[in-house]
Amino acid sequence: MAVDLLLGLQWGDEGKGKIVDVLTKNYDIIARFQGGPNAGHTLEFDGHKHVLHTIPSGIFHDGTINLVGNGVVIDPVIFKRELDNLEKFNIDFKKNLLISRKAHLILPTHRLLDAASEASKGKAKIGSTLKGIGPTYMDKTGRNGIRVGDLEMDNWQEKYRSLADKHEAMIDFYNAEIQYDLSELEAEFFRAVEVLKTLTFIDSEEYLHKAQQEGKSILAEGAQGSLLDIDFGTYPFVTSSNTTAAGACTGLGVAPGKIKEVYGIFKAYTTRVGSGPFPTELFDEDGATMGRVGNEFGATTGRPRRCGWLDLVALRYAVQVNGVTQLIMMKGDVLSGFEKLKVCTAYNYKGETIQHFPYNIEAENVTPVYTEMKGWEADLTKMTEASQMPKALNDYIDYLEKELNVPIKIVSVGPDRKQTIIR
Ligand code: 2SA
Ligand code: MG
Repeated sequence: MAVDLLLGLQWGDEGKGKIVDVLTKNYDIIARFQGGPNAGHTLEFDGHKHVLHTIPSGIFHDGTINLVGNGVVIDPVIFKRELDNLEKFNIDFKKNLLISRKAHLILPTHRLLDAASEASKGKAKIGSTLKGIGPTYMDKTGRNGIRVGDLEMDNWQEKYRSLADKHEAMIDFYNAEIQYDLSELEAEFFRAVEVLKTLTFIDSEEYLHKAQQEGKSILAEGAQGSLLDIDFGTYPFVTSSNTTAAGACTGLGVAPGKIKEVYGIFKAYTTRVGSGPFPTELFDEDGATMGRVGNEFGATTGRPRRCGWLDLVALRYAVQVNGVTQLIMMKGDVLSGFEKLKVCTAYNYKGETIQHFPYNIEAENVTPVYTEMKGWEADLTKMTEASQMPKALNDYIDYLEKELNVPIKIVSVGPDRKQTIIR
């Protein structure tokens, strides 16, 4: 069986968690392949709202295996908190949750290093989630990291100590004003590690290989968005992993030829949290309305998200880099009531009109070229079928399909599992 892939096409928060939860019934295994607790995947059903950070979004379905792949970075402290929340809802994670031995661990000092690095950058800070993501991936590629599999060995605490000591010296080097009590953080970390050790660690690439041979269906769940990709995103204002399709191959050990459907998910407008360029960002009432109606606050940090019009230049680029085969449009309901909608179709780039996503999209180089579309009045949130959708929304969707050359198969009209229209 092939592996399908779901990933975000913008700057994250497209609604991946909700859609993975909706699609889970079609899959035996849901696997996260990159990122870590910087992610905030929000799911709503039966009147409850759940936010997952590291655990795949299929966890609420009995009988679905949820795998944390080798490309993910795990903070045992946050992981334990996620497990505690699941326990409250009687989710049997002991059976359904597997962790790759090759996944790297976020240490308390990684979090401190993240904070020190950000503080040292002043105005140029990345606006990271301060979860230690960057420093952990640095240790991974620097070949210093501690992996989940190390926890099964006797000497892992020695390894831990020497790495944490090195980190402390690095924190001093930054000379940043950050306050911390490492012994307290470490006590919490070691307690959480003991909880993590009660879960099943596996050689996940082997597991996935066998699963494919047995005809099991697998969905790889992305985190963050394509424009935050370490290679293809708006560097340096990106996260430290490959959020694009290729990341699923390295983050799970799945061969490129095994990937079949690539679901690309996007909001009907655009948001960004953290620093970095954002050509279609709005600073007016329209942007404020999107933020308010769309409840645009970071699911991990609570930070308000920046809002703007849909950017087709960026979206086309993401579709291309990922090889998207099906599109999913989220939050069309948030745009109800806008008389006119704008869509950015090209950039004015250093005096030239361009259609591709250039090396540098800083405001001094790029101004968006917009086309205007008619908005719709109707409240979409109660709609369950495509036939109920207003004409202006259908026109908007048809236009995007034509521009992107990929069908929009799902339209989400609210945060709940049920507010999902299949086309
Ligand atoms: P990091 O923490 O090193 O990965 O931050 C680097 C940049 O990546 C952005 N980033 C995100 N952007 C959107 N959503 C994310 N998850 C949370 C959410 C974010 C939150 O679901 O709302 O709660 O603030 C996410 N994770 C990382 C980050 O803002 C930096 O720009
Ligand atoms: Mg999110």
